[in-house]
Amino acid sequence: MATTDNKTAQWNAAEVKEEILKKYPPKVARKRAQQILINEALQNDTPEIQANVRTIPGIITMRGCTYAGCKGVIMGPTRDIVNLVHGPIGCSFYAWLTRRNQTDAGEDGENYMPYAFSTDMQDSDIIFGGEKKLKAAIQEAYDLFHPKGIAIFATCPVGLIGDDIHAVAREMKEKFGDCNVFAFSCEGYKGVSQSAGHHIANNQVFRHLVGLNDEKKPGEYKINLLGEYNIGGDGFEIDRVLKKCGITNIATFSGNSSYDQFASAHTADLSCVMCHRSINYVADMLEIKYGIPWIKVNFIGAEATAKSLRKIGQYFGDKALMDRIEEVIAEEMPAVTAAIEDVRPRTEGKTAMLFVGGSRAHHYQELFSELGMRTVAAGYEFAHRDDYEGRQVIPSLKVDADSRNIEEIEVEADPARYAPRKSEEELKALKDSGYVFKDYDGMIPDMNKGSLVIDDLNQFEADKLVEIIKPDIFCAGIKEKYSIQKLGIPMKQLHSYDYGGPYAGFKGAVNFYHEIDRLVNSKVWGYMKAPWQENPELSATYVWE
Ligand code: CFM
Repeated sequence: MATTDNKTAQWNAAEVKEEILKKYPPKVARKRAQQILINEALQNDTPEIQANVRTIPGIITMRGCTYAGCKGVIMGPTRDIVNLVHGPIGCSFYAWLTRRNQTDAGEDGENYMPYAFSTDMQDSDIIFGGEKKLKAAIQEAYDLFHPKGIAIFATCPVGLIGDDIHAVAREMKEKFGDCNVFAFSCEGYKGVSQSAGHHIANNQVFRHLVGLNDEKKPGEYKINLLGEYNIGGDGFEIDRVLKKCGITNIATFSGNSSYDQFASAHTADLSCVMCHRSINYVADMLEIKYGIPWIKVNFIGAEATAKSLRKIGQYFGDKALMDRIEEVIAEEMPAVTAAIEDVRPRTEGKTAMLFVGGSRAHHYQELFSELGMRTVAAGYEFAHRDDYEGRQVIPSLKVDADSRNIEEIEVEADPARYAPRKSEEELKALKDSGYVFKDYDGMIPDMNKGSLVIDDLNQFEADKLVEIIKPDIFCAGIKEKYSIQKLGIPMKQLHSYDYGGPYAGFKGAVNFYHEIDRLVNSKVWGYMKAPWQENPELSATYVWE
């Protein structure tokens, strides 16, 4: 039986699950039961969870849409590509700078981030078609900015009326000659969540950008960082650490990225995958087409950062690099240890719940465990079973109508550019020494026995979990923030970081420790009841009572 050690709340995972399901009609309860899992070690097999399925209509899900995953998540952080939304103005306005992906405009200063580009579709465009308006908008963006690339995003009405955005893109690209125009069929309804949007975006980036610049970049140890979006400056901190170690980051997909980074990604010698959910297929495609091996890394958590750096060092196998990495870790760690020693006596034994997109609910458990805190319940909004259970389940994943809707690109070795980065013997030696390529074990094996793993959590379930388990902190997004705080529990946004960050790397870890300390030890949560609720000066009853 899982019980909290520091609170009056006593709970049992099976009872919590039962309590949640009780409220649902039988059919809904049956479906949700497969998405709420009690983490039990079943003869060392990871228990199975249902994921990446449609949310039941009527349930207030935490999820976003496919357009959000494409335009917001993957393409959002690209600074020198004009991101033009073909749709009604709201789709642009409400996606305008709301994700805290930070940008450094670089030496060229080309930065279209602050702009909201939209075709502002009206009734007449829906009735007579919007292609003419789209062409005019592309022309206008070109004339004003002469960007290297213009990306077009389809919103729901575009798919419904059938505008051929790809034909428009081709036509305009040809017309300009010096501007790469490409489009994304990322209508909000396309998939079950933003995860479909990631896939649509990454496919087009791979098809239209990667491989365009063969120029050799300087640097000895060249990597790509896949699935890092520079939220709250995370990418800046990771880049600082990499640079200090002498590792060259050719392309980040896509935090603080530029057109040229994508175009040059095929020149790197190793792909390091941070967020497995949003990009693992790109790592595979880079390997098949160009011969770049990939590994899973995690720069959330100081220990995880050190481990990831060592893994990169081991791959290149160069003593000078490995020594330098050890020096950097030795230089960075004292500040981390000092912060932990200061904070941990106040955080030890406290409990956390994490419900975030498709990777942070796992990665952030590292930071909490560095503080001696236990994650009692966690889940993803839109991850797939491999992100929960590990990549070994991929061959057994069911292909349903929704996943069939999302294109899988077939790639093969590039006749001119494919080059194995390591010889067969080198790879074998690495593997024999326990080095693991292209694998991810998922979140579940890292979680305590008896903890709860819940996919696609909704508002009712979030409230219930907090009410029964009373965690010391709840981590999710802006939609959850205030309803949780009203229940008297501190809430930390792990999407936007509540205007804080970075939390990645060594300096980020220290930031996080201090913030969590402040949140879980703030006295304010004890004052949730107004004085007159605690000690009423006047009491009255209704006549019918
Ligand atoms: Fe990957 Fe992300 Fe995430 Fe994600 Fe996201 Fe995000 Fe996220 Mo919000 S790419 S899956 S679609 S780590 S925007 S930077 S925080 S839900 S856990």
